[in-house]
Amino acid sequence: MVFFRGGVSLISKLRSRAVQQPSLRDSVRWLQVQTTSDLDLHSQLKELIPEQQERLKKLKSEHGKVQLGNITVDMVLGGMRGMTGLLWETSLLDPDEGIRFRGLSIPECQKLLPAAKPGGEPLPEGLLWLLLTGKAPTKEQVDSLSKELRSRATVPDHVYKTINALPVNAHPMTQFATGVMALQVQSEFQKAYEKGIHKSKYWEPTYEDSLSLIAQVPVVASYVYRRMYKNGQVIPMDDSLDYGANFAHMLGFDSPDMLELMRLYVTIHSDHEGGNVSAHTGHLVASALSDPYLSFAAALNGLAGPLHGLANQEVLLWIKSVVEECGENVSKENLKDHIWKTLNSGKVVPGFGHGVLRQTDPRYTCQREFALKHLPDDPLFKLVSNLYEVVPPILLELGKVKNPWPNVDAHSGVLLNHYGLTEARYYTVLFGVSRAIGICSQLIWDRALGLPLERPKSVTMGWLENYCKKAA
Ligand code: NMX
Ligand code: MLT
Repeated sequence: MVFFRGGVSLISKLRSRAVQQPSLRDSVRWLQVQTTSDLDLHSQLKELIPEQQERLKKLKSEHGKVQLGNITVDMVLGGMRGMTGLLWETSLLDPDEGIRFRGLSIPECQKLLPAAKPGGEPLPEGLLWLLLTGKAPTKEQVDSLSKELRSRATVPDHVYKTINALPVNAHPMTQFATGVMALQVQSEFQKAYEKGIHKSKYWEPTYEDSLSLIAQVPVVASYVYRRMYKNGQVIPMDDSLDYGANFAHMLGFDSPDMLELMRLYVTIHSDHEGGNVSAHTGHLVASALSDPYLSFAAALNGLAGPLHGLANQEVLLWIKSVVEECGENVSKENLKDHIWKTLNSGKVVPGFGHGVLRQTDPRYTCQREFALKHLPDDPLFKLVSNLYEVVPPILLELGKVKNPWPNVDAHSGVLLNHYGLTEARYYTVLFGVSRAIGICSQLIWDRALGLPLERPKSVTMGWLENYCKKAA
């Protein structure tokens, strides 16, 4: 077994080197054939891909003409809400139950995915394995993936220099997305494409890029944090830690509860089916055969919008403004006044509502459970609990809000704030690190399944008016 594991890591190292040295590629392929490894994610995927390609072919040839519903004018004018138009294998969102990652709900992931300690929060590497293979990994598989990610985590120096060219108070998402763009120069997909790689092999350099990108985003993200808020004093990665814990550690937070929070945080923010702005953007850009770095940087720019990922920043800033005015023990009546003030000034109540969900987001619920377990007496947690009671009836009173319940962003800030990560403007970067896992996992499958260029049809208002006249 020891020998076997050594072999796996040797193959893994050889594979990384082989990407740079074509002469090594054949020997690596031979080694992979000789050793079918349970611990190696790449080998697992290689086995899975042909059967999924066949599955897609069959689906197309047998059911390609089946109708999935009607497109209405409302849908065209209403941000394509309710229009089924994307294939996204890694997760599926039910309006009432919330997200399932490859069929597993969040509580099921908490039970089935390996944790750092018995009964602890799931390790994000486990979720990455699940999203890519559809199978919950063993602890050994997760440990092997942790190790592989650590081995890919070195960020080239020019990336730091590129970030340093920005003003230190530039928004953290701008610095983060810029860092991701700078990482792009190492893209294996781009190099392979320039050399004329056959389309059947696209997924391989996409896999290389995706794993390196996932490995490196916490390093870039924590650099941005330390640059902005800790006088540029960078904390190096700790080789004994898993992915989530290492991220917390590099940010400067080492308490065992914060490490657990970060594992949970990264796991639950990773993927939310394909239609959300960041995932959809990543998928769209990647459909032009842009490499994972280009695609993920585009996704981050969508995540940086206040109706999407930036809502986590907006929630904490909103809460802090209430506390500033009324103190931590603000009454429910005062909270109501603040909510109406926000609405009457033409703003949204951040952290509430959703494009698909019609119940409380299970990502909110699991964060609430975390708070009840670890920080039940935190005054801001109490305030968030009061908002859970007070906001939904007010939003319902407006008569137009389809979902008055809280989403993931309504809760995350107070947990981070409790453990000392108080800089709200930084919060969306954490969301971004996590989302690399979901977007890149699907991107590997996009290439493996040979999904086409995305190019929906658009029309003008005049076209719609004429069409409707004729239809009438
Ligand atoms: N506060 C005030 N108004 C709202 C809210 C809210 N929280 N949610 C929806 N509405 C309004 C919405 O602006 C729209 O008004 P109008 O017709 O005047 O333009 C109306 O209600 C109908 O919107 P919905 O169909 O319910 O929601 P939609 O699918 O268009 O938008 C969100 C979904 C998430 C953009 C919206 O609920 C919102 O702006 N929420 C607050 C921001 C937020 O928390 N975003 C984070 C979402 C999760 N994430 O991480 O990405
Ligand atoms: C997400 O996690 O992407 C958000 O909840 C937004 C969405 O699903 O539309």
